[in-house]
Amino acid sequence: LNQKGCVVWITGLSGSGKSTLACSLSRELCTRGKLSYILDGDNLRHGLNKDLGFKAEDRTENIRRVGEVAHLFADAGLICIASLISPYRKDRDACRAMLPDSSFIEVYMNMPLALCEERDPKGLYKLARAGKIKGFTGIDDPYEPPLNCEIEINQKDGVCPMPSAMAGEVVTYLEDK
Ligand code: GGZ
Repeated sequence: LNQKGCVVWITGLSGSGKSTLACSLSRELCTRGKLSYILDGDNLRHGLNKDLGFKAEDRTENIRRVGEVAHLFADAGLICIASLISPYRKDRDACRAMLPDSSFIEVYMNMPLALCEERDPKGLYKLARAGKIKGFTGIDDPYEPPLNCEIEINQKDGVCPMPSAMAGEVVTYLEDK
């Protein structure tokens, strides 16, 4: 395998485009002959983490487990792409601390709440606003943005970058390292 393992950790609000970036990045890496694997928070909550809810302690345990698994994938030489809201800075930092320096690349999907809410692909924001889901991130539960992430994805002139452009930015970063 002509690659060094690492973890690309994508954090941000529900509907900010984490999973879209994860898929696009994985495809982009594949065309370059790089092996990657996606750990998606929402998917893992159906299996490995199905005993966990959305209280702060549960989210912390969710992130801890995914961090451990991501570490294993990176050890095996893969580019592990983790895509979770991961709202607490200390939880993300704990995952970073599991890996050697520069093997943890934090990508912050910095999209306005209003945009995520407008997208609302699963109608969850609507339910949260109606009080039918309690403790929804961004509505009545906190999100702590990274202070020192490696990559931040922003809107440019009020326009969201295309998934391929976002993936390209991450690929360039990985190639430079
Ligand atoms: C946030 C929630 C909640 C609450 C259900 N808060 O956009 P989605 O739907 O498909 O992905 C979200 C997913 C969040 O799982 P994570 O494992 O990424 O969360 S965390 O990192 O905070 O542990 C969302 C859905 O679950 N969802 N209830 N209350 N997101």
